[in-house]
Amino acid sequence: MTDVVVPILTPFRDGEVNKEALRLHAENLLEKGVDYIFLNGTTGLGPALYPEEKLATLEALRDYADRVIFQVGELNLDKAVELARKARDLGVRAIASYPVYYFQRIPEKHLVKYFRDLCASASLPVFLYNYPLATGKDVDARLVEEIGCLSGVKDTNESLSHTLQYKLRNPKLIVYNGSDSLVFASLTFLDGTVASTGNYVPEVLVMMKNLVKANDFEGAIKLQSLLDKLVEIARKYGSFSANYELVRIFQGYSIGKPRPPIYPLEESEIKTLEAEVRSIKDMITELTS
Ligand code: ELE
Repeated sequence: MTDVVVPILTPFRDGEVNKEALRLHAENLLEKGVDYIFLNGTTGLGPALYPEEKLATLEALRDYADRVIFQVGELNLDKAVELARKARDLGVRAIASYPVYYFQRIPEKHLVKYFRDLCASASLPVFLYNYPLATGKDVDARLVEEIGCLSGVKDTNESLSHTLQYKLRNPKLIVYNGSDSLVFASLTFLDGTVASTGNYVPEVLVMMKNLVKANDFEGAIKLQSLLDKLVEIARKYGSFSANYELVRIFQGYSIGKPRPPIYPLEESEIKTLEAEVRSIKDMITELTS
């Protein structure tokens, strides 16, 4: 069994986390067959949320806690531990954390210690969130082995072989890749995908999972090329901002705007974005009806 995991967008209203909109968005994704929600990931602007706001996202999804992987990464270990304990009390499936970013010259053994301390803080599965492009740190398969206590890895990496290394070293680890361009590969060779496109086209990801399961690789690869086109368009506008509009365009409800320094799209950009994705939207409607 492979998992479709969505790094969920964090809705804001007047600059504050909109818990109601988050809950409704998550409910829609789960109803459409998404397996797990990854809270406070990059797409959810996790690094830009205060610890109390991270907790608010978890509270919004407390009824679905067993379907949540809760990202608790902080530059203050005590805060990360506090979040981990709350997550345990609410019964999440797992917590996750990116490594200590910003402090580029910290010794490797301290990177290792951070994760061991997190594992020890709350008896629940801990995932590494590895995103070297964003954090400047690559906690690779060798380091994961040294850490020793991790249950899984989400590797946001365009190199599939980098992600596969975790699995090769320790087949018991649950290993996901977080690149939208590797959804097909992740559903075929790994334990699943964590794909930001799942926020606006969850149906496509669930369909890909089912096609791979049925050995219809050709069908799944065709859908991958649709995702590639969508990501290419979104990137032109800045994916973090465009994602909010794409949820409205494809799913038909608003989750508000991002929060600066992730600035919302301008009205004129929204219009051209809509026009650019129109034919893909029609194609998806046809596929799913
Ligand atoms: C990825 C980004 C990667 C998803 C998260 C994720 O948001 O936590 O453009 O595919 O490299 O970090 O969506 O973006 P691409 O795991």
